[in-house]
Formats: sequence, C-alpha cells, structure tokens
Amino acid sequence: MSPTANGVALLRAMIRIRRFEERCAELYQEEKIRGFLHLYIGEEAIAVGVMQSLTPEDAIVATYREHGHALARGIDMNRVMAEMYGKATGTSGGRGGSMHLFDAKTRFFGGNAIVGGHLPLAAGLALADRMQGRGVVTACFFGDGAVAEGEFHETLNLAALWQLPVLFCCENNRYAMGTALERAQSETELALKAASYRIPAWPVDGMDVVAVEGAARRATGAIRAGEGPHFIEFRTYRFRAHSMFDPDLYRSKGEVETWRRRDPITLLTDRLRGEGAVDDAALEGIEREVAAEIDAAAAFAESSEWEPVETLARHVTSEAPS
Ligand SMILES: Cc1ncc(C[n+]2csc(CCOP(=O)(O)OP(=O)(O)O)c2C)c(N)n1
Ligand SMILES: [Mg+2]
Repeated sequence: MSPTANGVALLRAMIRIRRFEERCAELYQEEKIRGFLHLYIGEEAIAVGVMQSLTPEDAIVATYREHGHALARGIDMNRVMAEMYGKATGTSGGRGGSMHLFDAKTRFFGGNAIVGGHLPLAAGLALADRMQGRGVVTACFFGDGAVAEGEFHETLNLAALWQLPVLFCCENNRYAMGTALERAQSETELALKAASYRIPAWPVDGMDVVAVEGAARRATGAIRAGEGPHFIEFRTYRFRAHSMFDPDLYRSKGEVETWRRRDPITLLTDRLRGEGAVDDAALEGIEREVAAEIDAAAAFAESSEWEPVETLARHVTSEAPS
C-alpha cells in the first residue's frame, strides 16, 4: 500500500507522540511526574492511524497507555502535560494523572486503569449513542491482556448480538506486563476470538501507519453503514518496559532489537524519503516544531497551580465537603 497524501502529517503526529513521551520519561526521572507511567513508544502508528478514520463526534475509550491516543485525538498538549504533573490545569484537574486522561469535549472517555474494564463502557457508550440516534462510532483500544478477561467476552457477545457501532482495536504487543501472549492465551490468533462472536475481525501490521489507517477506514465505513461491530488486531510491540517500574527481564534484547528494526516512525520516514515527500530539512523542521511545543507544554505544567486542598475532593466523591 502506498502512503496517502497525508503521509507527512501522519509522520509528524507519530514523532510528536514519541518526543512527548521521551520527555515524560525524563520528567519522571526528575520526579516531576509521579505515580505510574506507561509509555506507548513503538505503538504510535495505531493511535495515529485509527484517529484518521474518526469524526469529532465519535467516541474513544482507551487504556492507561493512552498518551498517544489523547494527543492524536487533538487534546491540547499543555493540558495533557499538566495532567501528567497532577496540576489543576490538567485534563482531569490533576486528579487522574498519566492513566486517566479525559476530555469530554473531544469525546475522549479515558484513560482507564482496569484491564478490560473499559470494554463494557465502550459498549454502553455505543448503545447510548445509537439510542440517541447519533450515528457515530465508539473506538475502543485495549491490549492483548484484556482478551483474557471475562469482560472482553461479555462485551463482544453483547456488541455482536445488539450490532453495536464499536470498533474494537486490539493493540497486541505480545505481552501483558511480563506475561507473554502464548503463556496466557490458548488461541494466539486474537482475531479468531472475535470472529467466534460473528464479529468481522482480521490482523493488521500495527507498525505500518498507512495499513492501520486503511484498515480502520474500512472498518469504520462498515460500522457507519450499519454492519455492526468490527475488530482489528494490530500487531505491534512496545519498545520500552511495561512501566517505569518494570526491569524488563522477561524478553531478550535480541527480540526487542528485531522489533525496533520495524519502528513505525523509521518505516514511514524511509518510505516518504523514497517518494521524495520529505528530506533532512523537512524532518529537522518537524523536530524543531515538536520540541518547541513540548517545551511550552512542560513550562505550562511547571507554572500551573496545584488544586487547593479545600477543593481536592471535588469531582472525586459525589458530595464534596463544603
Ligand atoms: C483487572 C486488572 N488486573 C490486573 C491489572 C494489573 N495490570 C496492569 S497492566 C496489566 C497488563 C495488561 O496488558 P495488556 O492488556 O496487554 O496491555 P499493555 O500493557 O501491553 O498495553 C496488568 C495485568 C489491572 N490493572 N487490572
Ligand atoms: Mg500487551
């Protein structure tokens, strides 16, 4: 498949996420960002590719590895960075942190930390949208680990039975924390699991953003035409450890290196260079702009206020203390 005319924009979107997260890792070492931090590095093509197929009215539900999805959805980087810091100007008022980015305006319903817990949420959103005659799609991103959860099976069954407009985006990076796919799944062809619920399902190269976009457009087109839920298994790999606490001892350096050779950013850069769509100057320009945006976001987060103690419980409990 040849890159779309949009190729440079896709590349820029992936670089923006990559550099943002690299900065987050540094800020974590400096203890500016605390708590859990799960990096999406290596998997950027999925969020960027799928977002191309969504309209502003569509809904998105994601896991705790969702910084890339939030940025690709168009949530302001300043607010995302401020949330990473836990500042009051963050997307969730500083109460959610890295795992709970949320933005009602762009219909970005998290950032969810419970593995598989957001799949029923996606089905509920899709059902509500359909009942209100909105004619939109809910894109639900989840990892291979979620496939082992009961909620996965309950959700896929109901989604198929009720023909709900959900795009199930399985980000199969081959590991759930330190557990390899083949240690946790009797059937490692995950699309077959969805197919058993009579949901159209197929695997796609998750390192090729153009292939991702093509598959997502095909699926969302069918969902919008009333053909019910669809499932895409994106085959990918996380280049970094599961989280900042993970010593990453369960996979060989050779395996990581093999996948790094298929870095989605390198793959698209090489392709665009081959077509003459980008050169060194263009790439440097992208890097410069992205670095400036990240500098500004970090400065914004740094200078933002913490939520005052008096209002800390607001939005956390239904009855905030007066
Ligand atoms: C219900 C539940 N069980 C266990 C955990 C602990 N946990 C956090 S992330 C994770 C691995 C999930 O792996 P996967 O779904 O493949 O997503 P990935 O981290 O690879 O993106 C686990 C077991 C959790 N958050 N929720
Ligand atoms: Mg995984």
